[in-house]
Amino acid sequence: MTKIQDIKAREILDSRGNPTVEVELFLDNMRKVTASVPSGASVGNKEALELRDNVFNRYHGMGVQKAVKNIMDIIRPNIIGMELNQLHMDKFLLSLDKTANKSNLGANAILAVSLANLKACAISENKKLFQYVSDGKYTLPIPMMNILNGGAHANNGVTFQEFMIVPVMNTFKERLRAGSEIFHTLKNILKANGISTAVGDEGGFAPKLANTSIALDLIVKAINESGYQAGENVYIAIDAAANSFYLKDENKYLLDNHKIDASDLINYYLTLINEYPIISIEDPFYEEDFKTLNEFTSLVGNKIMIVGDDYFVTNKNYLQKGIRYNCANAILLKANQIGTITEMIETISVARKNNYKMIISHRSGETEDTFISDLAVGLNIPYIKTGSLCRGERIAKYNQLLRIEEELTK
Ligand code: 2PG
Ligand code: MG
Repeated sequence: MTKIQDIKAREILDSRGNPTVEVELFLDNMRKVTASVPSGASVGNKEALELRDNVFNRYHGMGVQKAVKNIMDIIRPNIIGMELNQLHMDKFLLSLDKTANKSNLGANAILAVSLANLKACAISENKKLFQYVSDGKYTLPIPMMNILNGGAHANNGVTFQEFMIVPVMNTFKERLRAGSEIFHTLKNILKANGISTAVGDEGGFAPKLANTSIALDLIVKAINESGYQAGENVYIAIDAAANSFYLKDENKYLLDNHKIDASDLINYYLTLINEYPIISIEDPFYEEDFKTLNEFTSLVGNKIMIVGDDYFVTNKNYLQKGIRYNCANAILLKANQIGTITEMIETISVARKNNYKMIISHRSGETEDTFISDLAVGLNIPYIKTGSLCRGERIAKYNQLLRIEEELTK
């Protein structure tokens, strides 16, 4: 049985240039693994707590020295000598933290250790991560590629946070090629129209556009001009991230500079679904508005995916509530929303039992860690959302999927 020999935690930077946590786990078989945690910008209210130092003259308060210290001073002395076992490690981390939202040690501290432990389990059995988490079946996920950014990920006046293309060719390699070609065609279209080609946090273009339809028209044009067929082999997915344009005091939504109520927003979505090849809408309404979420799911749940991100936060209890209220038919999976790998896997099994579709996801602040690619394949998650076709931290995940596909088909 392999044992943990030591652990070292440190503060590194994420793709936005903000601090995040990285750990190295040293094993008694002379091997070592590294894991780092991502960080969100449009954060659901019920997510596990990401511990920040809030010392304002250092990294604008965003430092994670407390989380690093929690790993080194509290977790480390307790895990040196521990035999590798994921369930045991995660249970132990939860018992050490003792809070429902990981506010004691910080979900960033906990996930870094949990994920490193998972990688250590894999390497100790001489397996790749995707092989270690698999029951023998593998799925190369369909990518949802965010090529146009708005909302909290850009400051361009576009209301919805993410406009994604979803290429559904047979192999991952072909899906990636389509994504890249469409991304570059879109760049040329924007340039030709004198529109900015600057990109947002996830690498998608972030042009100033007057309304949502213009964004969708540009994307359809880019798909078709690249030689693909919108609605046949490439579809569109949206992350509305409605929390960010919900006006709580007035119970209204501020969409494309118009204040509208929930029923208008339902009708607007229905129009978009009719006019564009949209197969998925994430967080279409405010995270607590279960009544409207239920109404919307009853209306279009048999046609498209309605994805809960901010209202499920990868937590099996909120997912179970959502299932009872029929307020979605798909869930977004982000490890740092919940804090341990075991809890994420429990949420996956609840989703699977209830025939929910699943999308494993990056965060808008990412690192070069590619664990979501391996988990997608090994845990048979049908979709992956990991950003645009530029920016190293996004491309790292796609490249890892290429490598895995190659290995599985040789
Ligand atoms: C989302 C994510 C990832 P963030 O809302 O789905 O795209 O964004 O990490 O900012 O929560
Ligand atoms: Mg989201």
